[in-house]
Amino acid sequence: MKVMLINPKFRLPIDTRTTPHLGLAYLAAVSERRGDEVFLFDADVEDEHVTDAVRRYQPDVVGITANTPQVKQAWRTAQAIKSIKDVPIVIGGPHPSVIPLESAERPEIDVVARGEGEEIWLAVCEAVEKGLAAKPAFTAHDMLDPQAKHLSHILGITFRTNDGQMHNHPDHPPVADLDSLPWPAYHVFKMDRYTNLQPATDAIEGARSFSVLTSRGCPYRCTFCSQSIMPQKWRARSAESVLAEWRHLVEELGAQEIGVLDDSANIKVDRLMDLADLLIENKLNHVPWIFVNGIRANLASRELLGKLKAAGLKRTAFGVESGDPDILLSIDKKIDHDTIRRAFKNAKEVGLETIGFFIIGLPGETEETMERTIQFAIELDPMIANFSMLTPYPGTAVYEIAKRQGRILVEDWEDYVFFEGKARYEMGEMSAELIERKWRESYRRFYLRPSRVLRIVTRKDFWINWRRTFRMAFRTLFPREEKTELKKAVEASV
Ligand code: B12
Ligand code: SF4
Repeated sequence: MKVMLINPKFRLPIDTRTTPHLGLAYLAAVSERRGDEVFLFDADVEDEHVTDAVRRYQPDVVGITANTPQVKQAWRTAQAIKSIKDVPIVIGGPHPSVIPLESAERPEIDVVARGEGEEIWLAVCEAVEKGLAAKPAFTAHDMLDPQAKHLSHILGITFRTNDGQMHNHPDHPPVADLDSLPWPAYHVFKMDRYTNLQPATDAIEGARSFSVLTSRGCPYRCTFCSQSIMPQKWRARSAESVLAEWRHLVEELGAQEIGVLDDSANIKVDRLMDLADLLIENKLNHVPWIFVNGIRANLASRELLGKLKAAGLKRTAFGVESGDPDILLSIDKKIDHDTIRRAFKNAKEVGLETIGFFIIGLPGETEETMERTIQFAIELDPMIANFSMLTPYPGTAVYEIAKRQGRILVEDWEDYVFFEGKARYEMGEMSAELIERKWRESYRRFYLRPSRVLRIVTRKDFWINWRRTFRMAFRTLFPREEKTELKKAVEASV
């Protein structure tokens, strides 16, 4: 069967990285293992129009991914495809998982897949294949025939049959054994069109950068994090399974850097120690790797970080979020400032570069608490400080708080991005003006310190990358017009 997987176009207003979509890479891999032919269309890097691609490829089933700011473009893409062919279209990803009915009600969307997608995707593909076997011109309309019950046995989906009846099936259980999944299918991506993992910091010419997921889920429930849509249970791959994939990336795909994308990779410290030992023993520690999304600071001992450094870890992020003790307590991060201080100290002592994630505008903040966050960032002094304005994503606890006790200022899902210099909600005394002012101040005060400027300009990568770095800095501080132009360009692309 011919399957087409689509990442809808969504360029952030800043010059961020573009990397192959790991979720789609997993879906492509399970499809190929089933024997399907896969066409991956990543609108961020394609030259072709999606409709031309569909006319040429004639897929039997289409899967589209969507996070919140992407979802409208996903619908536009589905509409454009439906104007050519009534092929079954499945949408999945963080946004439709949280608000499935919104997408299921749209005529251009046939099935919404909620949560982890591999097993659900396979089940829908099998249903389509059965339909095609019985009727070669099988369409989405045939699939949604209420009498035929093509989808009635599939868990984790929401869809509307032709009689108008909405079906919201119970959740699909998460993948029980992550080692049983095939490795992400990178060969379906146009790998030479992507950036390296952190282009603002590292200059790697023609980078071959890959992402690895060594665990899924997170046992924590921070109030601002969309992780709450994933199964609470944290599950990990064995160190041996990760090693085998790592060897494949380095020896067969020529990886020059690897990004570990786990939400919380260090929940089981022994497993990471084992992985580090295996990477060292198997001489795979010469390729630098990064914990892109942060590891838990309360589980980042000097011993663990030292071992990981020896295994090739170059840089690690920590989610710090706030410099104010009460705000930190209120977001259920389950961590305190001394633990965070220790984690940064440990990382620096073993020679790791550090990234700190900070949030400006959490519920209950005042000018003083935001000030503490800026000061704490300066005290920790990570190599990269990333300040986000709190964006209340649907499904999160802060979304409910902002809706009940505050005023959400964004109506368009496309504006649910957090590097745009625009506050997304106001609450009590916390005005949009205050959030925006302190956010701009955070970047200025962190990066424009003389010691920091000196450190940046003495890095070799800065000079290789200086044009891009200046462009990013400019767009971070003066983003508005760019966004309008971008929005028009994105809409025009389907
Ligand atoms: C890496 C990452 C990025 C990278 C790369 C994104 C990419 N190309 O994949 C970068 C840095 C560019 C990025 C940017 C943003 N990100 Co981001 N990102 C992540 C992160 C940490 C990992 C993504 C990943 O690979 N997951 C692992 C794979 C296996 O999971 P998956 O992609 O979700 O796919 C699975 C299921 O969702 C499902 N599925 C997905 N698509 C489909 C489609 C079909 C047809 C089916 C059946 C199933 C299905 O099946 C997949 C396999 O199980 C996630 C957190 C997380 N844990 O997922 C946040 C996350 C996805 N990002 C998030 C956000 C908010 C953003 C930004 C909007 C932030 C911003 N700057 O404003 C931007 C948007 C950029 C864009 N272009 O869309 C939120 C999304 C929340 C939401 N409601 O949408 C998340 C969940 C973080 C969080 N915890 O809050 N991100
Ligand atoms: S912010 Fe990190 S620790 Fe908190 S729920 Fe999200 S992934 Fe887990």
